[in-house]
Amino acid sequence: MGVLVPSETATLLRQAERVVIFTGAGISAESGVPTFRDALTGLWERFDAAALATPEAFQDDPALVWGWYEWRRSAVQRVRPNAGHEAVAAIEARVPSSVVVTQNVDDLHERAGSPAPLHLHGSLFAPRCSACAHPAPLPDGPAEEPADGRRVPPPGCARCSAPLRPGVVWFGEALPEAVFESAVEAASSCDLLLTVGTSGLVYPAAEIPRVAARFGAAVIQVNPQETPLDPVADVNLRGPAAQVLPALVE
Ligand code: BV8
Ligand code: ZN
Repeated sequence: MGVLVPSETATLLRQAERVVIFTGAGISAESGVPTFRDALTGLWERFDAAALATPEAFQDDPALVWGWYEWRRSAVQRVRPNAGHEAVAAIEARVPSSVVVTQNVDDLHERAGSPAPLHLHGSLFAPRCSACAHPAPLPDGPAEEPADGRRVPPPGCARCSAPLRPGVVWFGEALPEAVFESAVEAASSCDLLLTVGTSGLVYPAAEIPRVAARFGAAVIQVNPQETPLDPVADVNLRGPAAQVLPALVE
């Protein structure tokens, strides 16, 4: 038997005309992508993810930071979107005005059929120049993980020859302005926001569900754990996204 969702939640979703689906690492967990707070696996467990995801770490040791992001990118390429990502794409197909706002840097929403998720924290698949932001090709290179995790950074920018960097937003860096503004605009004009698989701890992304609630939208949270977003949500569905979301869109 599938996960029970209160019927009034499914009705809320069916009646919604403008939906925002806000996702975090938890929606990719059942695809086998470790969440940000989980202990990183293998070689990387001795590192603190939040310490590696900073401009300082890149400054100090670009080869280590490139090794970490390319390891994560190859891990994402080896897995598949799960039923949670597919349910999100099904909601978008059904509700004409729906926007996916994700904190994730993987491409699983895209591979599940979401046409244009807003990536508040960038993407593992969009390296760019650290100086002029010119988009750069994905680095090719060894499939297996180098022994110490380091990998030789790709050659410099084709336009200005400055060093290339992973296309993600690091702690202490501003979010891409236009993307964040579109997310706030969508949250302030939706009638329902689904927040899925996020601990709601990282700002300013964590503002998005709060903006929706402030503008009168109904907020449904899907997370097996309690989070600081519990009081913001009208409904808290305590379960894994790959089970709860398909039950919601049945
Ligand atoms: C900025 C890309 C300013 C890189 C990421 C004190 C107070 C408030 C803010 C701050 C503060 N001190 C510092 C700050 C600012 C800081 C911040 O918020 N820190 C936090 C930790 C307190 N924010 C920043 O630095 C941001 N920038 O503020 O800039 C500025 C302004 C102008 C000009 C210059 C500067 C930038 C933040 C972006 C950082 N980059 N990612 C990378 O991926 O390597 S954030 C990274 O962590 C992820 O992208 C993700 O967003 C976040 C982790 O959050 P979640 O996605 O929620 O994942 P998490 O693991 O935490 O939780 C998983 C959840 O899933 C859990 O709840 C779990 O229960 C649930 N779950 C598990 N399994 C399932 C499930 N749910 C459903 N189904 C399941 N099966
Ligand atoms: Zn450049």
